[in-house]
Order: sequence, then structure tokens, then C-alpha cells
Amino acid sequence: MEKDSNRKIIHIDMDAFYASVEERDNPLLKGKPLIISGPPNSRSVVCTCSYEARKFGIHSAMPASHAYKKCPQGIFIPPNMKKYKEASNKIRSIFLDYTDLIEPLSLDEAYLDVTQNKMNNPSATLIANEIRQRVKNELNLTCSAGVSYNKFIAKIASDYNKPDGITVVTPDQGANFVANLAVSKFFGIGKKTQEHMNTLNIKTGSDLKVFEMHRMIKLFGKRGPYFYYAARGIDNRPVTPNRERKSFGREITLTEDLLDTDQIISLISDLSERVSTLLAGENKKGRTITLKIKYHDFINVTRSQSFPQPINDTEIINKTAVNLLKKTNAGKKAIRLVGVSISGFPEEDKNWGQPELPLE
Ligand code: TTP
Ligand code: MG
Repeated sequence: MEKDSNRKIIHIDMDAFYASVEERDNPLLKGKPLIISGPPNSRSVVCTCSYEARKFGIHSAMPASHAYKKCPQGIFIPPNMKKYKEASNKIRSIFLDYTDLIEPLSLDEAYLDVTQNKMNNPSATLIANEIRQRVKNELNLTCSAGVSYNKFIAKIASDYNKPDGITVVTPDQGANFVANLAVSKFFGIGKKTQEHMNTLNIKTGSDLKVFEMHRMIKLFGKRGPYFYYAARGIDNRPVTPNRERKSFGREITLTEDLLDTDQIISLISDLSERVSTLLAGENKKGRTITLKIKYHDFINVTRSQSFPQPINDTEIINKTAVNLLKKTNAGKKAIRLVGVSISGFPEEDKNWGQPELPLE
């Protein structure tokens, strides 16, 4: 595979998105530890929290009750998806001034391919800065940007100078950037693969790079080629606008294994809401709901249900996913990941070809 370094890819990710929208709309909240979740005495989980709250060790997907223990003076506010969706649409319309090649990953995150762009601006860095400035001026929110020649590096770069920062990795710097990268940052490397790599003494991109393709495949199976190329700073996946996606899904990896069914149901409700928001944004309906569970021992199961008519309703997605949960051993066996997705779009393009990177 040729190293495709001619592209210009920007990854944009909003800073503490839901929390920042709430702070913006109520300045009294500014600088306070703000937690977006249901009440702390409920089974709810944290959607996100302000950077101030992160200082107390609070993070996404943590039970709200834990967040309360860590920071009793925290301000707990329930999510208002309509507001976040509205902000997300406005951000998207800013992106559209530059390119139609936009691949949203969630309400607050997207890849943009600006190799060719509507401004005829040859500098992706200037475009990224302009977008950041416009998001600030027009939405009164901050975001962070990663600019590079592929999606893999752009996404990692956007996290480097968070919040309100930008990181540029040029094609010349790519190999070095990846060489110094902890393998945990690679897409699709979870705890289990990390442990496997640890036993092989692989800690960074440069440790990974020593393996030839055949060895990589022997060690990591079908994900071998991805690791082989990623370690060399190569990722030729195109920026794929959503209409070409065959499924929309969201999943949460838990920091601690979870046995409590009520808490899993609460996570499913959060995920269903996010999946349905994604669908609404793309004006899509799907026929098949899939629940994915990964148990503490890393065994994955998926359970699906299909409907005669395509749907997009949050309640139906949620109810279906919760019903599917009963067909798993969750509640008996602790889990470490839960995911909800929808597929089976009527207008699906059967020739859709580019596979996503393999997930663990
Ligand atoms: P993130 O981009 O992961 O987080 P963030 O924007 O809040 O913070 P950061 O500055 O680190 O980017 O997710 C975007 C939004 O998605 C987040 O504001 C809330 C929502 N979300 C959930 O509801 N549950 C989750 O488990 C996660 C990870 C995010
Ligand atoms: Mg974000």
C-alpha cells in the first residue's frame, strides 16, 4: 500500500461538549464542576462533565452516584439533547462552507477532507483555525482540531492540545509521530490487546513497527494489516459522509466491570438516545436494532431484532435494546462494554466497499 500523504484531513472535536453548551447558556455555571447526568441518587450515568469536574476524577460513563461521592459540590444537570443537536447542526453548517466531505462520528466530532475545498484554500491548518474561530464567534463554544494527512493521525492529534487547541502533523512528521505514540492510542487497541502487546514488549508505535506483515498477521490475526500500516503512519480510509454508512452505533466501554442490570439499562437508554439523534441528523430510519455486550472475560455477544418498517424513534430503539438485553447473560455475568446500533437502511448502497478499521 502506498503512503497516501497527499490528502488534507481535519478532525474536529468539541470540548466538553454537552457541559460547554450548558455553561454557555447559563454563565452562572462557568468554572463550576458541572456534571451532565441524571440525579446523583439515581441509576444514571455521566454523559460528560466540565474540565473543572474532571479535576475530581469524574468522567463519561461513570455512575452519577460515584461522581457525587467524588465531588458532592458538583452541579448535576440532565442532558438536553435538543440543544446539543441544534449546536451540532450549526457546527455542521460551518463545515459545509469548506467541504461536503464530512464524516460525523458523533454530535460533537467529525472528519473533514479539505484536500479540495470550497474556499480553494491550500492550507488545511488555516481552514482548521478559521473553523475554530467561527465556532467560537458564532456558537460561543470551543473545539479542538487535529490536522494531518489521514484520519488515524488527525483524530489523535485533535486530542493533543485539548481544550481549545490545534495540532498539526505533516506527512514528514507522521512516521515519527506514530513511532512515539503509546499503542493504547491506536484505534481498536483495548485492554486485552494492550496486555497481549505488553507481553511482547510492544509499548509504542516504534516497538510495533519492527514486525513484518506476516508476523503481524500471525500475532494479531485479521487486525495485523491495520497495525502494520498504522505503525508506519499509513491509513488510507477515505472520509465517508454518513449517507454511505451501513449502520449507526454507539458503545460505551466501562472503566469498571458492571453487574447491575439497572445501571446497564440506564447506559442503554443513553446510547439509544444518541443513536436516535444520529439518525435524526441524517434523516434516516433503520430496520434492525442490535445490542452488543462484551463480558468481563472479553467474550462478545450481539443480539438483534428487525422490524418490518424502518424506525428511528428513541423509545422504540431503547425498548428493543432493553428487551435484547434479556437474551444475554448481562446481570449474571459482569460486562465491560455495551453498544446499541441500528442498520438496515432502505436506501442502503450494497456496493459500499471501504471497511472501517477492525474494532476489538
Ligand atoms: P466526547 O467528545 O468524548 O467528550 P466531550 O466533548 O464532553 O469532552 P472532550 O473535551 O474530552 O472532547 O463526547 C462528546 C459528547 O458525547 C459528550 O459531551 C457527551 C456525549 N457522551 C455521552 O453521552 N456518553 C459518553 O459515554 C461519552 C464518551 C460521550
Ligand atoms: Mg468532545
